Amino acid sequence: MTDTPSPTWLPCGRHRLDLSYPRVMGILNVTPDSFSDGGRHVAIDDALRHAERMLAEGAAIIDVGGESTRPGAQAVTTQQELDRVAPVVERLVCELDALVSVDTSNPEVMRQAAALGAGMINDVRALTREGALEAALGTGLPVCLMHMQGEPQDMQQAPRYDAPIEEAVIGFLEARVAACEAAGLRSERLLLDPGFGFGKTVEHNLRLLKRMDRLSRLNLPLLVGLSRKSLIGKVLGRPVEERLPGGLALASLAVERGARILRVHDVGPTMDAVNMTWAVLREGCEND
Ligand code: 9MG
Repeated sequence: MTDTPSPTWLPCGRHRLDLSYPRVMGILNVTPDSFSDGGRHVAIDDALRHAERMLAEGAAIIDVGGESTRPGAQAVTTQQELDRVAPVVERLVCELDALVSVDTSNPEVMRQAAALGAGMINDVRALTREGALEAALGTGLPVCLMHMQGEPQDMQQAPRYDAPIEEAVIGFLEARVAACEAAGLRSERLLLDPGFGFGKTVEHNLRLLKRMDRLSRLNLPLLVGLSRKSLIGKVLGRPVEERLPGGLALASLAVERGARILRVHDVGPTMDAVNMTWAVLREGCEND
């Protein structure tokens, strides 16, 4: 008899990730405004120290991104993205032995990050860019497919859906899983993300979170990103630096509705919220 569920392993390159309980993914943005402007090496050192802190606080994955996907953000070139992401991925893997996820939609960035030892691909465009599906397939890594309506430049202008938001998201994700499988990318390698804040109003986001358990019919692990999002700012009237309590409430609700990876800025407090929520959910399940 055991009081924990048996491990469910997701192979992630040199690592494997147990998804039988909720895990935390720490966000490491390496866009020019994210770290010290004391020069390139100083900025990379700062990013490494930040990642080290998130790992010490309990992050299972570090998500490295060199393209801002905030509403209104401008596109980056492949070279800009590679210059930002590659040195950080390389050092995270070599110096910290971290499980690194690369937040990109760019096929060349996927390939190079995988060659440097990244263990997961996080694509907010769900492998819809030309060549992305083939590139992801070639890496052998697991991929998170996220729902987004529109592009970061315009996605928040007037989001609207013809179906209830949760059905629209499920339909899109189902179609992307089918496209991946048709190309040879097996569903065992896929994770799904409803894409909170990506082409969605506050009402869409609230409704989607309330009904997120319906995504369990897709039978794949769910990843969610709610940390510091404008949804919290709009509901509570809080600036970005005061959104942690609201974010922890949402993280807890997401875990209760089936999320297995939480993508967050504040790893330590999220670990406590997630572990506390999980302890309640597991109560009485010792024979599972
Ligand atoms: C890169 N990025 C920003 N927000 C995100 C979210 O909610 N999910 C995923 N998978 N990636 C995100």
